[in-house]
Amino acid sequence: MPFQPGSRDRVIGAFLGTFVGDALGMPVEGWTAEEICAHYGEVREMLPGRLRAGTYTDDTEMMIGLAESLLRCQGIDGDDLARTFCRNFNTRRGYGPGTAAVLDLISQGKPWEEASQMVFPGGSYGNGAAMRVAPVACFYAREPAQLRRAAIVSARVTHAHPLAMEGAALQAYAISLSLSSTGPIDAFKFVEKLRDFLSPEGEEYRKKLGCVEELLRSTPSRDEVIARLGNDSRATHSVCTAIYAFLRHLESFEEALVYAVNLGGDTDTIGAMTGAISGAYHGKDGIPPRWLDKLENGSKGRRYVEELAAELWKVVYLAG
Ligand code: RVK
Ligand code: MG
Ligand code: MG
Repeated sequence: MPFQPGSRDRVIGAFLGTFVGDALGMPVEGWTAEEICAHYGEVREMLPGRLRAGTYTDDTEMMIGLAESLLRCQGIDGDDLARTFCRNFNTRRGYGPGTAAVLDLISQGKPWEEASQMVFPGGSYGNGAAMRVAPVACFYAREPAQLRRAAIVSARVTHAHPLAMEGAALQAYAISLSLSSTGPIDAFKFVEKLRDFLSPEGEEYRKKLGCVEELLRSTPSRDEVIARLGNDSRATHSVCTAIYAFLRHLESFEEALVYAVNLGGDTDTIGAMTGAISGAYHGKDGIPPRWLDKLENGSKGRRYVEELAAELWKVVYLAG
């Protein structure tokens, strides 16, 4: 693998990785691992579900919005991001109930600062902010101090709970480490860096990263991984699951994604987050072409996502 940090291929890999993971997990979102196993044996191909095979859901739609807004504003801007999320909002894609409610409120004129506090007490701690964060990670990969701040602003527009914001920052940092690696990643050093990145409020994530290390030292059953890391739509119960899927299968984008999706639960989102980290490491060239060929490619489809990634790469890496 050519380890060129921040290469165009790897930025595109982070974007398309999100898309591929989202689409691969889409047909079995909400299923248990046992249900997936009984019905499919294993999910390894793009299958039809609620939507056609290769269709993305809210995860990728919001990632697209984030990339559009970053490019338009040349940085993170909460007001523009809120408007962009509302403009792109397509309920057919399937949004988390909290996020759908926040976007409705914003569309009715509520400032996002208030709307994002109104849906749950203290705001949402769902994984909706982490699942879409790849563009922030790529945009700020060369400015780690800015990365945390930008990830948190990008989260706060819909997810005001500190655990959602910390989860988004952690996921962004994992993607940026992966994107910036200049050689093969050492899983334990990777976890160490993630731990150092956490804020004092990130205690739940610190515990989960300890579990990731323990699980990496053994050959745990799927049930043990789910029991210790989680596979649901809370950020605390999915971000570290994606990090683990990536690190368990460092050698292959395909194996990391197949592992992530077959854990069941929030499959599209754990797939999307694993895909972002692994795609930033392996690049577009590491993504199976048979999966890329299946992705929807109409308006704002595969070609558009690739263009957004290439444009963002140009801004960040060619600007000097
Ligand atoms: C449909 C209590 C809370 C909470 C709080 C729980 C899409 C709720 C994507 C909520 C992802 C869920 C997913 C998700 C992304 C959050 N108190 N419960 N303070 N905060 N929850 O609704 O964008 O699939 O059960 O904000 O984060 O594919 O329904 O949405 O799987 O977490 O939705 O949080 O979800 P939301 P989101
Ligand atoms: Mg989704
Ligand atoms: Mg999901």
